[in-house]
Amino acid sequence: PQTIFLKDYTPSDYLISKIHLTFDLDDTNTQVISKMNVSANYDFKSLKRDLVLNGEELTLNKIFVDGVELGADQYELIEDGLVIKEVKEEFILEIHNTINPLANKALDGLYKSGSIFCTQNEPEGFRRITYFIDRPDIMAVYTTKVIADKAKYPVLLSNGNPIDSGDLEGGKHFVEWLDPFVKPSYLYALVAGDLGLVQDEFTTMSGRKIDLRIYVDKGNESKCDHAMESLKNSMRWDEEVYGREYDLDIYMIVAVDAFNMGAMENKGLNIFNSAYVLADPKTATDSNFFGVEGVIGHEYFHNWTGNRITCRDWFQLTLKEGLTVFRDQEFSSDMNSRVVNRIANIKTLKSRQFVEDAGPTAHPIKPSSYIEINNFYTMTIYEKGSEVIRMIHTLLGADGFRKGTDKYFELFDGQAVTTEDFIHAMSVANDNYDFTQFKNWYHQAGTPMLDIKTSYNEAAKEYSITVTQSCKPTPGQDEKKPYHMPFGLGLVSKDGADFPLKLKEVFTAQPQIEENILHLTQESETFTFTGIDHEPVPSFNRGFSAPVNLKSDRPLSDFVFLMANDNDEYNRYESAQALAIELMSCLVKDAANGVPLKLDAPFIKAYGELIKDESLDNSFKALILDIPSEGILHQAQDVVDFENTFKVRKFVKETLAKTYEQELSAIYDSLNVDKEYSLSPEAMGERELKNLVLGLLLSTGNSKYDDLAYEQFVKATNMTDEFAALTMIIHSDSKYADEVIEKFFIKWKHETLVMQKWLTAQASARGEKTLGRVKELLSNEVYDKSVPNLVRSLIGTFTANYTEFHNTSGVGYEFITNQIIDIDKLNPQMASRLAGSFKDYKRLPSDLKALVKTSLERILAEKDISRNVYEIVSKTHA
Ligand code: DPP
Ligand code: ZN
Repeated sequence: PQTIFLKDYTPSDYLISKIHLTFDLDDTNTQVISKMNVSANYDFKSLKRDLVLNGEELTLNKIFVDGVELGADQYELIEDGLVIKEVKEEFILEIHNTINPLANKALDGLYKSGSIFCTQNEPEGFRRITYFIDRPDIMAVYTTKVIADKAKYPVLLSNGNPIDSGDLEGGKHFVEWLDPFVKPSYLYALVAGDLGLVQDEFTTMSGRKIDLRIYVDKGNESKCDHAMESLKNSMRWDEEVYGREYDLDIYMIVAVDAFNMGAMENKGLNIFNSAYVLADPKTATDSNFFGVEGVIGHEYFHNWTGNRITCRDWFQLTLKEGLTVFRDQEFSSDMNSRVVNRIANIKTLKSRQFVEDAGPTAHPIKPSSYIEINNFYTMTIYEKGSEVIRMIHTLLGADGFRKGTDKYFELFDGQAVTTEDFIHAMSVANDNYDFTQFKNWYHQAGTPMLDIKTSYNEAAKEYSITVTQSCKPTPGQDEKKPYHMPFGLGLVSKDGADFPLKLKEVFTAQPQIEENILHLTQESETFTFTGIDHEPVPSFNRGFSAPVNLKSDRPLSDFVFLMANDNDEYNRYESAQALAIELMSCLVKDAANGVPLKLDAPFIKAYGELIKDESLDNSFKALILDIPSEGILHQAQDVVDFENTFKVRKFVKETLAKTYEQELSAIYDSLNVDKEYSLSPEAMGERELKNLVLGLLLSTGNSKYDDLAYEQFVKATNMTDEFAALTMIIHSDSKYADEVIEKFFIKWKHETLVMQKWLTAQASARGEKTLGRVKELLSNEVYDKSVPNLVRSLIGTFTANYTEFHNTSGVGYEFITNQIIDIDKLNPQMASRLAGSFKDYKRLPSDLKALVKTSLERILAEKDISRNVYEIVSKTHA
């Protein structure tokens, strides 16, 4: 497969300014007629006269130029496309082709999800609908006429506004839609189905009424309240925070079950994975509710950051994704607890993006090459991309950032642009702020490491910190230049107050410190603060102002102090984590060396203080009491030790739970009271803490907690409590396990989203019988390998079940390898995500490494393996 490079970008020779599409929908034989206005993009004399169009999985029927049908010598079908020979400077091109939506299991282009026709065109799906110059810098006005059987498909949708409709012969009908805004092909959408509708309206800041519509499978209408509320909140928030108003008269969201990603921001017609639309207390957990709000916001915010201003080419993906994730994270922070939301976002970043940055597919947020662009919808482009935008926000301040986005919309509305253009707007709106060095964040992969040394000069009352930054080599990048990063700092006095930060000397033209944010720019630099009358405890990288790893010469007792006293709440959490990671990493080594495990007494004590601290918010308490995950612990290991990491985590939980059994039990009882269900942050916090505490109590091994968990399972009136109990009962291998698996299945087998949870709970259970169970579930009536959510729940979950997937017998690897090869034949995007689970290859112990090597080679030896899987597996194997 061919590699595509950013440096090879050139604008298209030809443009398409207008396109009219007609679809006559049929399961296996959909007729598409596309009529396009094509014109030369440059001086026609200088151009090649062949027009090259992309096209995949299409059957070509006829071509007309300016109304005249082309003969066989006037065009040529090539691999993945069509060439129209000897074109004119300006002409109307009409193409007739057919497609087979039912056979489309890649879920890319036009396909069927159950009985619904729907599309997914980002990044390159449109070429599977018709021949087109399928790249985001070709922006056109789209009109669509959808024709279908009226009884089966009463609802026919596309982008924009309906302009015509009517009945046709043979029981068919049509609706015609016009989207007046120019857009790239990846934002094109079409839906047809017999759908239920939930409707509401929103009045914009200029007084326009917007018709809001959520389309779902009939019977699911009652599960749309939260999505609708979230949509209205998003619209209001974007007006208030960014001054951006919605532009069309109608905003539609359609929920489908078979979808590769979370959702898609098609202009005026978002198509969503049903997991991010449908939610009611009985079937969705609190975290599902958060997910709905966040993704509804995300897709809505794309209307300005992505749709009105789009990407010039796919190397710019973070231009829209990093910025839009930043916007949705801020929206969620404003709707809920800011610190809790921030901690959740950083947890995701550290447990998933940092791993990507350290693995075989590490890439900068702006990559310079790819084989398959679908492989670049990554944690790095999205989540690290958002952290990079957040740093710009920190550097410029909220007002400066807003001036920058205003400038961005002013300069680039209606255009397809680059990350450079975004930085340019930010800079000119802020006195030409110098982002030269900051741009290294866009081009360098890897997570920077800050190594910090501190010293206190009592006589001079001066405190110094020396920060040395480095970044390990990543594939294709051996040398890294220093980054410009904002570094939140607090010097905490013994009474818990922060010392005012006064720098002794300032060396650089740009300020080195603003509002307790240091500007780091050098490979190594020392900052000296004056007026510090006793040795402080430093609090580093407050608020996680830069997405980096840290190490310092500070004693562990500092973490204990900061857990209790830091004025930055995020760093209270972070200190607890850092301390636990440090101690648990030592225990993993002890376990490997056969040294009996013993947990540090000051840590046990500090943990107890947190349990007893009644001033803490419940959600925050649940987060801070949750000891680091195995995945986080693995990151600190040169050679990953799955068994001992699991053992240590179990030991630590058990030790803490046994020590504080009474206190924990009291917390559980105080929170486990009959109360009217509510989605308020307080109520969610209560459920979160209650379930965390129940998990700790179960780890004591005392069977009375098995009964307690069972009781919670039986009595639960909401999915948060029911699913938490189900999972804990299965994972603790309690005597109730088989019974709850059966009961839950019987109760919920008709709700696919709930069955996905059921699969997840089972595939994540430890113990060798899990793999057998997972294999059995492959043929369960609720499982369907053509539905990505189900694959993710069962197979994807198993790849994160470290001890079973990485079982030394190799059976876990063999199973996943077979699954990758099998699913690749249907859905390459799904298969390539599964292939990413071998990311730890280079850091595995040698016996496991040899097994993975065999697996990778087996996949590479497959005939007809997709580009998607090839790219991931070959980079992992390299
Ligand atoms: N552009 C989509 C999103 O991030 C991905 N399919 O929302
Ligand atoms: Zn997005």
